[in-house]
Amino acid sequence: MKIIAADVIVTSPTRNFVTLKLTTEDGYVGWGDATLNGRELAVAAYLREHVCQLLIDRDAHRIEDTWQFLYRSAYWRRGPVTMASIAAVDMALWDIKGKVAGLPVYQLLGGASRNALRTYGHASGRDIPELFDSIREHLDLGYKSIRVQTSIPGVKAVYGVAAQRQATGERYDYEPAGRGVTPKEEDWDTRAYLRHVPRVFEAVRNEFGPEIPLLHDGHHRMTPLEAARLGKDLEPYDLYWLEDCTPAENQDALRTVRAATTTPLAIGEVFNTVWDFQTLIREQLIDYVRAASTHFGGISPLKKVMDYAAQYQIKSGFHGPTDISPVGMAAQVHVGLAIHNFGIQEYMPHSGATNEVFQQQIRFVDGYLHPGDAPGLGVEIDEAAAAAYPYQQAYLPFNRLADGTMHDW
Ligand code: KDG
Ligand code: MG
Repeated sequence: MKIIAADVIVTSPTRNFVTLKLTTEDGYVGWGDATLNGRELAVAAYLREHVCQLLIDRDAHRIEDTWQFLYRSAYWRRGPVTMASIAAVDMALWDIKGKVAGLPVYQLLGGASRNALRTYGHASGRDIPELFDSIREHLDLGYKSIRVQTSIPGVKAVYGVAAQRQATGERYDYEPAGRGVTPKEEDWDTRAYLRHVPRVFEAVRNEFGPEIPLLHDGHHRMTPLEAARLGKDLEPYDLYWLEDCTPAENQDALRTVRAATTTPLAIGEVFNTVWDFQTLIREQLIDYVRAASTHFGGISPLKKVMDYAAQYQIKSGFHGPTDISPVGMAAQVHVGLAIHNFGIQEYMPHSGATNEVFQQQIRFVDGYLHPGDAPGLGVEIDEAAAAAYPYQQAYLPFNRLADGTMHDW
């Protein structure tokens, strides 16, 4: 079954998305997500200039061989641009295979291992009362597990606090990338953060009790010792996970953190291959794999890394912010439904404009997600609607310390 067309669609309904469309000779269409927040056009160019023409006349059924061809024939391996491009091809081919078979992708991956996926939502506040309101709102929406982020006294803006509205009026945590031609500068103070966060979790436990699974994202900003201290300080509050406590390129750092604390660790949203997880899984330095189908080369490698992690009782916690498009989200929800070692899925609904462009089957009911039973991934793009939202330059913010030094954001 030959591929006869490969097209890249860049659209910006609220935020930018890059989508690959593959068409086969018998009229099947498959969709893949290649969105890389703040660097979207690099991936669009990689696909348009170097990949699309290689796909013409290939057999759409050969998913694994096409993945290996794109990975190995480039010679230059890994990296978010390459791997988001390969991810889009992989997802689109799984979408086509499902449509040809008349089955949702999770059935092709072994069938459902559970009824639906437990999710967590993002609660946040500039202060404790605002945070409590946000937690209540999320519980009312059905979420059973809650990520907790707050402003830090003395720090003007921090990742993950929704009430710090952007210039566009969008919720900040739903889309941290700000539209405009330059990235926005924010500030950071680790000592203030380490003092404040345990007090926040103490207040949340006092108000909401011991049952709710609570999560927190450190967003790569601590040294190993600082992360070890935070993990220890948070132990009384029984976190479901502490995420990205250190920049995970330095994997030895996780040994220091692991030795100091029993707070579970989740890492890997910026990873893009199974090799990035090799040491962390083999040495059992993490508890949750935070990869996203979109930045990790697609469905095929995500399934492989989870099968490897299963030997060590390490579970999934796939990255699911709104910069993963509905296609990328569907792809990992199909994987999460099929694998035995699913943990939890990050979830925040996409905007109305995004849902107008991406017509999705995904169902969020009482805190649980299901990809639906349409053949393939269950997402179709309305190309006319997409064309009405042209690309707009946007950048993620960055951090500087009080003395002007660049710091991880
Ligand atoms: O584009 C950057 C976001 O994907 C990231 O900041 C979101 O850390 C994030 C999370 O855990 O959702
Ligand atoms: Mg994160």
